[in-house]
Amino acid sequence: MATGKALKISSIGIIALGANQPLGDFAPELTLRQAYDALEEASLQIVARSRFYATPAFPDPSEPEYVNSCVTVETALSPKALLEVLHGIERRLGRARVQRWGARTLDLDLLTYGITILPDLETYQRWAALPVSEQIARTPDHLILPHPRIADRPFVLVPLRDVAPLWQHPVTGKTADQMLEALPKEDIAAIRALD
Ligand code: PH2
Ligand code: MG
Ligand code: MG
Repeated sequence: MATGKALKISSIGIIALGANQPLGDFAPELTLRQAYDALEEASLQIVARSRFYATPAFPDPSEPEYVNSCVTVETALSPKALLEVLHGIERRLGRARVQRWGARTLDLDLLTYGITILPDLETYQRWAALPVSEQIARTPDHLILPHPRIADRPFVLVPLRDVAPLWQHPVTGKTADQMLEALPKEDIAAIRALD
């Protein structure tokens, strides 16, 4: 018989939040606040949340701008169970999956889960290296972790830097700041903090 406390296996997940469509009368910022409430009600411990940022829509900046944020959570859920929780919150907060990269009331993306790489390093590297034309045309049919687009997206990296400045990408070893250094300065300057 073991004595003492049982070891609780939990991991740190990092989730990106985004919205650029009102939900009824609610502006995107309010939807993100509701998403934070919903995350707290799920089996997740919020460790840190970023500020809210207004960001130009990618790939078409003539679309309504997004509000983006990022949160670190501690959870005993598996990556797939965590993803199910995120999809459930997206559905409850009005998300209809119509068009890939299209406007949405709420998008919750699992960026990373500990140092887990899914489904395997080779598949991850293939998706991470995909040219933009193919990124638009193809949707992966399995969960890929880390999220293959982290390094490309200032709207992910700027909020990520708030919550995890020392975090290093499990494959490349780079911090959010180091990834931001490789992106066009004007794309980063176009991001404004809202709070
Ligand atoms: N999400 C997308 C597509 N484009 N643009 C911005 N600025 N922010 C997003 O969160 C975003 C996007 C697909 O999920
Ligand atoms: Mg997304
Ligand atoms: Mg998504």
